[in-house]
Amino acid sequence: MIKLMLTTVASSALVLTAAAANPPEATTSATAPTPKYQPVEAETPITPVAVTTKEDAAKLADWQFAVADVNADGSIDEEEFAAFVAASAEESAGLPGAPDEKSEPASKAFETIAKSDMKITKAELVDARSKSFDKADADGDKALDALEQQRFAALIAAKPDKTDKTQ
Ligand SMILES: [Ca+2]
Ligand SMILES: [Ca+2]
Repeated sequence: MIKLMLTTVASSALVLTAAAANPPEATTSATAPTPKYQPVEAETPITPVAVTTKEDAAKLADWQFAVADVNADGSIDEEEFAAFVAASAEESAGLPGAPDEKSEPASKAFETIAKSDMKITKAELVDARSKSFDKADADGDKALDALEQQRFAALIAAKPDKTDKTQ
């Protein structure tokens, strides 16, 4: 093990020396396929402010559930929800749909969605987003216009609990 480490250090030094002495040569095998590095990242399928239909709202709930259920046990507990709210607040800071002072604290939003068992199932989250959609859809045409989209985002935004400090 130690020997291997020493070898690694030695060869790094050699590489550095070699690089300094000889500028990198032009690759002769230009046709050789170079492996492309593709970072695997969970793509955000939809953001709260982009929701215009109930299908969008369900898609959003699906995605939020997958992200929030960190231990993948099929429900979001209070701790997971608080972490999700904190991460979302951080990510959306300064963007449309970011939680503000008027947003519901995470603990309250959690209780509302989780109901008595204090666990949020995917169905409960989809249902909650669907209800917020209905509330936001002021003219009831089953679609959200720009203003209603803002309203939807504001309705579902929750702020981290610890931010409100009372002295
Ligand atoms: Ca969980
Ligand atoms: Ca509408």
